[in-house]
Amino acid sequence: MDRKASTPKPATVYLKDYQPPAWQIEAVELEFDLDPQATRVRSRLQFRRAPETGPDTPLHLDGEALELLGIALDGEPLTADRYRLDEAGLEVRGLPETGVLEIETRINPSANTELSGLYTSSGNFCTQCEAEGFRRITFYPDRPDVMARFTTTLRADKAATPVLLSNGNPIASGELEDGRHYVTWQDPFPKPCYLFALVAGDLGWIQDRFVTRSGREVDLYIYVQKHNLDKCDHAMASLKHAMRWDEEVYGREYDLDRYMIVAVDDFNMGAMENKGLNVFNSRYVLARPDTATDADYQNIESVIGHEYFHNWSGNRVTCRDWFQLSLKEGFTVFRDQEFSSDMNSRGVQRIGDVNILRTHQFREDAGPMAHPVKPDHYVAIDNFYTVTVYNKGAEVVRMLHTLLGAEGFRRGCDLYFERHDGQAVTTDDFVNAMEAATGVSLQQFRRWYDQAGTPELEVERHYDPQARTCALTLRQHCPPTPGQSDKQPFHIPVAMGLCDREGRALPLRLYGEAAAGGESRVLELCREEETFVFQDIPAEPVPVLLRGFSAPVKLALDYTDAELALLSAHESDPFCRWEAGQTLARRLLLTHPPQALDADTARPLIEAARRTLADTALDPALRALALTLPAEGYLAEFVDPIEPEQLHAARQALRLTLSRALRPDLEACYEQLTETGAYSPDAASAGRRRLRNLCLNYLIACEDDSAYQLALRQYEQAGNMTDSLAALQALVNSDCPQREAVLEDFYSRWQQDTLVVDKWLSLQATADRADTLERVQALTGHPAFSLSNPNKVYALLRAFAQGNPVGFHQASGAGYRFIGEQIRTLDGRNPQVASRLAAAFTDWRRYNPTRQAGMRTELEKMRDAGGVSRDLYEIAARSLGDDTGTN
Ligand code: 0A1
Ligand code: ZN
Repeated sequence: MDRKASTPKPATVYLKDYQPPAWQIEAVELEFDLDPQATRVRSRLQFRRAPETGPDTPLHLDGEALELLGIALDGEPLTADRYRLDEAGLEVRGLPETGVLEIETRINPSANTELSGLYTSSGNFCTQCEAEGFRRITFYPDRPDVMARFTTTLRADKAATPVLLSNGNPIASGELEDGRHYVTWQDPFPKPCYLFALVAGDLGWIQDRFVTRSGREVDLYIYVQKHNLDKCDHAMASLKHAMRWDEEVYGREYDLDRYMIVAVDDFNMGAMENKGLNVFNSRYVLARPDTATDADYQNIESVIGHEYFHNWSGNRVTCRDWFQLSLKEGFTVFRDQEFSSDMNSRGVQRIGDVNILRTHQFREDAGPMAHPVKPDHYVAIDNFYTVTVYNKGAEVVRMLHTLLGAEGFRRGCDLYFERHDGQAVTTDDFVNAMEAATGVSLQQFRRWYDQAGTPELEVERHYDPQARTCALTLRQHCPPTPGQSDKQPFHIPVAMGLCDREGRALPLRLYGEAAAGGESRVLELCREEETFVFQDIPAEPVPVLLRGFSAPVKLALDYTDAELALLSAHESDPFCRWEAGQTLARRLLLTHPPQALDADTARPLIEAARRTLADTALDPALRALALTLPAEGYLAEFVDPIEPEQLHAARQALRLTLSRALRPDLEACYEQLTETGAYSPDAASAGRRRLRNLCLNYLIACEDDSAYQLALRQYEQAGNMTDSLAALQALVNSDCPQREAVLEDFYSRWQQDTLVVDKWLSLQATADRADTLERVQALTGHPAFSLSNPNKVYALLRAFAQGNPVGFHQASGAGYRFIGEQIRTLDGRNPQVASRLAAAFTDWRRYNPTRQAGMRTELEKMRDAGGVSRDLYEIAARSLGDDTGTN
């Protein structure tokens, strides 16, 4: 099918076309008369022509879905010949060098289903302006390198809308006629319009105070719907921890008199760092022990930290253009990961972060959507809020930290903030600051920003008993990615060590060095191949590479099973120790058919697991991680084509084998970890629950009554959502006769709590059952589901498409057709959410021909649909291999 003639191919934006803004906006005064269906927005833009701009250059103001009511220059209405209006915005001609443009528009927040711009959520007004939502509020140069001082007046009915919030500090408020009232807010810091926010409604709040280390008092507020007021304490505690941490680790203080967080139920992403007024998806704010799991508590701390850290890495210093997105996102993810490490367990955090990177980012980097950390073209920027920009971007910053050392890195950050405070800059400016502060050349390192793809790092070892040397030859290669066939070598930091056959670390002296420099060091691989020779090595050692996963690469080293077993028992670095065990399990899973994964074959793994279960000296969370089999999504990276049922069957078979062989050990561990005290989300308690619930998960694999009874008892007696949900999940994935009754019980208990209902939907969407697709289809008609609420779409449809490979990829193609149809319907309402869901199809070439055909058909239907959004078009077209890199 051809694209409808009426639908022009969406245009591509290129980094190489970047031009500095011709006009600057020095100050903006906004006035909102809030009404759900017809909000009037008056804006007064104080503009100034940039020095390099010619006098005839028009001023371009972006605008989308706006009704223009009036436009005036310096108090005089503009005649129609002075401006031109089209679907992209407004062009104003013949402007003086400086002046004031007044524009009045009308918008309809309640009809805004895209959740970009000003919209309503549960009857309250809120905004989302990143990346290009401000143009859906008023005509404006909607680009991050235009920075202005904002003053915002909000007017609304006082009874219906008592709370009126915007960025900065309140400077005036009062009563108006007809029961209306107003508040004026002023933000003293110039900012790009993507950081603008307003919130208005009937909200409750909790309040606290933070005193910065220089003695400034900051009022902290969290605003929520009133029935959620008892779920805000953890978010507030997390905020205070984040504020302190940024002072201690980066020397960065908060800069306004108040910091406000608002939780809304309808939000496309996780949260947004608007200056002084963060807007959050309620799932990253609300927690009470009976409604939120340990993972929720952990995520809240991390996202609260992330948005807070943006105040410096993103707001005070922002991005010049959207190709630089990783400047703020990669850096801020690195900062939030380190914050979480310091608040909880560093090893557990690192393993979790590497897992996300390898299961999602490596996959993205190997497929048709692969792009560099700094992309060089896009159709819809919203499609580039990716694991590559965020998580690989964080790895790039982490490598800088590794290469420069903590102190050098901190000096680089200080210089970056000092040089660029109040500016909109590039990733190159960031690296320049690192170089200038340390004197280290990062010329080659910059390739990490420009080259897509995951480098493969192959290691060859040679031990010479006569010379007592161990030579490690490191070779790098990066496969081609779309538009980049030839890659230049990367600058790769390889943290490593050597250990003896008892697992003891050996001192490391490189050839030519006078003395050993410790038992762990960072090798820098810059060329395609390099050999490092270690001396004074008494016997053939076991090399340990990529400690802490020091670079986002795929490592190939010919370990024997015995060496992996040694490392999994003795290695000091938690990541490498865990990795060794995972590699052992992966080898088993990928080299045996499911029926061969019996106790004999799995003996070494069983014995290692038995030791881990009993090793009470080891952090329970690390024990749980060690005992968790590699995820199917990760295993998929190692096979071609991907056969989802085979991977699933293998993993299930091995789980059952471990369960049978270790039953008494699992039961003992489960019992030993039983706790009765009050719930606390701290890392140690959460780690114990994690291990105990993992034991339950193994035990129920046996599908017998005693395991069912254990899960039922846990479900009934659980004093917190972590244990309750783990029991429910175990039951839902089993054949326990009470499974349906328990599911129903859970819903009837929690139907009023939208976030808990999301968990209920996800459990069913990911259930390991033959009829899951029918169940998911039926649930789309359940009162608990709504296509208008992103969380519901993610909880049900994305959980099925991305969290249930067997169900989604079922051979009949029914999973593809169902999700494809949902995506096309959704695209008419919320293109961002539709295109996120479409990511489930991007990898279609990795599957067998039948599946390829089914997925491809759906992608073609998406791409060729009349009126398809730019967002969905780009994902579908790129997935199909169309070149979106040329207009
Ligand atoms: N800057 C936010 C992420 C974000 C991006 C886009 C959004 O709407 C399209 C919303 C939030 C962050 O990194 O947290
Ligand atoms: Zn961010």
